Amino acid sequence: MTDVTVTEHLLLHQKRTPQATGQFTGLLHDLILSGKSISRRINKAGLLDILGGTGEVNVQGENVQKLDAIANRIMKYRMERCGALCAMSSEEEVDLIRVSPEFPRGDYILIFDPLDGSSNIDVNINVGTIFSILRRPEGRSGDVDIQEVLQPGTRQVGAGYILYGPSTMLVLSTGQGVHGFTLDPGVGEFLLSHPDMRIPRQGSIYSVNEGNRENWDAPTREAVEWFHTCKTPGGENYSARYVGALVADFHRTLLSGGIYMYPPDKRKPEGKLRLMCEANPLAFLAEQAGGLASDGRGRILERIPSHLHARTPLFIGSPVDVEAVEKMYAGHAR
Ligand code: AFP
Repeated sequence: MTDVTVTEHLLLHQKRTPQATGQFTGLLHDLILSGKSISRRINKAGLLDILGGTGEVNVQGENVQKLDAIANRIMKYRMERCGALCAMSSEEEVDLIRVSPEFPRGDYILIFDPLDGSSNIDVNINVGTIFSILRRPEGRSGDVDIQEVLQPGTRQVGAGYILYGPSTMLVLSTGQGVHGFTLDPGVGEFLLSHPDMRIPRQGSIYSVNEGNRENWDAPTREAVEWFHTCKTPGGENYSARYVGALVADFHRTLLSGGIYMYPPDKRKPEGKLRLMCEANPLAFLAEQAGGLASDGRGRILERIPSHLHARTPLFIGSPVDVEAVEKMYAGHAR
């Protein structure tokens, strides 16, 4: 762990041009502040009456947990006031959230999942906030049109997540590598703990919900069979790991290598994960760290979202492992 704070790191590494307005740095500052507030609530989850569901069902058809609703509120409140955004989209809300004219508006669009893995909260397992940052297309002003938001992941200018685990970590990329920061609760600052994170070329872990096996398509069955039988570079068998919180499964994959898969299946032909608020930001991080992210047939970052809550299959992690899955798909016609 170094003494470099995330703000110091950003100021040192942000490209400084005469046109720079400081909006982007301000946006990240407020995002980090939101993450700290959510982290504080989560740490107290077992002590306050904030566990369990609200009784509502969200746009994704999933039960809303109280902490989902709290995290969503914190993000919306803080980010609407940050002065850098013109619009936001939350996994928890059907419609685009346009920044109200009573607040200063900026050029950026924030897409977020306020609390990924929230079905794990009641059992005190890692959850996280995932975010993707897009820039409004040049020359646009006034109210944001939905088409301005439906950009492919290649257009992201930043992405990351805040993982609420044994310690709270921010993992961030602004297109110049991936850097990890750990929250020092004593000083209330994220300190640089994982500079320039790189995914190993091949891992030794595959991660998939094998309970869905009977509904998988043929390439996924073949791929998982391959992971059951192939060897790691050290001659060992692959191990299985599955938390069931994408952000936690991805974090392990980023650090240790291997592959995380959420394939299409008979009940969910487009997979379960959301392209804009889950797959795209993690794909951006994976590629920035030397890994790959695919829907089986192509790069996640090149998919054009058809709507805010579009879903996608996801195979993400070490290049050798993701390429192995793509080979299985290449052997099957669409
Ligand atoms: P929630 O945020 O609603 O808990 O969704 C979690 C998630 O989208 C993703 O984080 C997990 O990897 C995935 O669902 C787990 O889904 P299964 O239970 O279908 O394996």
